[in-house]
Amino acid sequence: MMTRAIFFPFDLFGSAGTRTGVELLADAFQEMLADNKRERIATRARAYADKVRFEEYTFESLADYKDWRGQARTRVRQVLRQDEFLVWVTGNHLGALPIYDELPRDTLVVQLDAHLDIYNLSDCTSELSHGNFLLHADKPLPRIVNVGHRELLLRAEYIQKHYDAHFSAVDLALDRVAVLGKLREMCQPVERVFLDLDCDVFDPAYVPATAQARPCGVDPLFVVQLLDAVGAERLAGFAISEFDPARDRNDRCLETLMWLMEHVLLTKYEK
Ligand SMILES: [Mn+2]
Repeated sequence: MMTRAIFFPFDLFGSAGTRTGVELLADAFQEMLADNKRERIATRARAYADKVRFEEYTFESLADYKDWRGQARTRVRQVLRQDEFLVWVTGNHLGALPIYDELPRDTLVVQLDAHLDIYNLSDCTSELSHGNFLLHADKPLPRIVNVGHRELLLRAEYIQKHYDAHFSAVDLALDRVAVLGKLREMCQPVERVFLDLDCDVFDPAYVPATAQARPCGVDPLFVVQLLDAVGAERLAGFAISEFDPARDRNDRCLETLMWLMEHVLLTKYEK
């Protein structure tokens, strides 16, 4: 199985500045691939080195934005049809909407996000934004389970209309093992799981580089536990969004995200 790593620096309608985050990650990712090629000693990276193809979009002009969703949908559809492993790095979380539009409906999306992107509160725009994009996705939605949200306003009966399940950071704090067990159970019968990582799921102590940071988040190694619960064989791809490098400290978040990306590739390809 080939991996298609696509860098899609979309950041309109929220979290401006995350475009630069995508560009930084794209540079770091290419550097990682180039380093792997240069290395003469057999390293673990050989497991995935020949399997990864890199692609980068640019948003330089108005025309590039005009049909951003349609363009992205077409590309995502092709990648899914060719049964490639999709890595999708985008600016704000709205840049992941084309994936929700295109994923086969029996896919289970495991969404790591401090927010539930179905906001309809009085001070929220009803126009498409990074805070409500699930309300605008092509219906029916794929199955979605949120993990790590810090929601204190939206009520359970509203959340349940859009999410198959949700496990908040509070649930994780009270019994992480039980939550991971439930996730393992949910993933077991499913053929395809997609991991959607919004960086603000992390506690700002670990990952301060997000525009919509909320306290009391998860630590980066939780992603490792989650991957183990999902199972590498059914992981069909993952997305990263909301990395705002202007708020980073000494590239700590950049390195955390790169470490996680490389860990996912190793998990997928190392036998
Ligand atoms: Mn978020």
